[in-house]
Amino acid sequence: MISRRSLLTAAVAAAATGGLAACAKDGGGTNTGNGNGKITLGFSQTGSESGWRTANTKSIQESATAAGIDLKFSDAQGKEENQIAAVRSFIQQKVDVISFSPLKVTGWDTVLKEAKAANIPVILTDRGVEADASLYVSLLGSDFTEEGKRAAVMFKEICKDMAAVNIAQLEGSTGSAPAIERTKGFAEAIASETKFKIVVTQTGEFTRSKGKEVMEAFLKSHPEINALYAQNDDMGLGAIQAIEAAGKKPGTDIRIVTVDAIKDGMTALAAGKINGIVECNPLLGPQLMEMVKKVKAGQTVEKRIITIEKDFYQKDAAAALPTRQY
Ligand code: GYE
Repeated sequence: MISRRSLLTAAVAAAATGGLAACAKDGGGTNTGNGNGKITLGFSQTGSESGWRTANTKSIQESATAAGIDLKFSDAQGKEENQIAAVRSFIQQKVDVISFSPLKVTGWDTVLKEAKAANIPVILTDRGVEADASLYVSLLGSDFTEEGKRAAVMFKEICKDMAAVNIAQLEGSTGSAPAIERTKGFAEAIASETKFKIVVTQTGEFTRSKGKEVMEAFLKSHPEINALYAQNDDMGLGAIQAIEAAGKKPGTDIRIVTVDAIKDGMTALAAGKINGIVECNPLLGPQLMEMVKKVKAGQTVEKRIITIEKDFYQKDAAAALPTRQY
């Protein structure tokens, strides 16, 4: 139980990319920051689209306080332009370290170059970007391609009794790393069994309301759907409402796998409405603060740190629920 909650340092990526880890000159501390001697961290959050995000925000805020780090927290409210503006404002304020969870993979080159020119190290948390890797110090978060593959493995397990599995897919926010990679990993991994077919796929924007709305439409246009892959719990929980409203039984008539394993998702799993959940850990705060301190002190950090997670089937849910932290 303890080990699955812990985080693993993946040294592989750093070694493979030829030592791209932060070095002293990146975190040398030329910035004066707040004048109170504390390290200043500028953090730009995506918004508050999901239970995962709420837990992630809380983890970052609480661990900054615990670590004595002065946190400048900015909520981008789902808009990439807000996020870019926040990063730019952190540069102007001369914070010591910048961190953010990018809404989309694209659009980051210019502002990352500005941060580099200002000698402010950037740590990506949760999600990656498509930009020159020398523009950021590290990426701390889950392996989303692997999560997509794990979802496929769960489907193979929970659909053993079915001859044809007609899957509806609710994708995360368009252009975000988890949506792109969870889609890719899943498609690759189900391809080995021809009985699995994705009959319809669309974004549900990682929210409960959109998940419900899109599932309503899916059920009307594709009555043959008998499985749902929702790329987060919230969309899955919204979809369950739509499934029940359509007179079908979630977990039975429609087999469901989701990602995250927030408490509400685990409760639905325990109730038999979800069949499997791929855990994605949002509690990145403590490790982020540790990295911020190291980077500020000019120490080396790994280029890629991958969160360790587990999978939950219905039989695991009741035992796991009481100690669920988010
Ligand atoms: O799965 C979803 C959230 O980036 C891992 O974003 C995160 C995803 C998470 O809104 O619920």
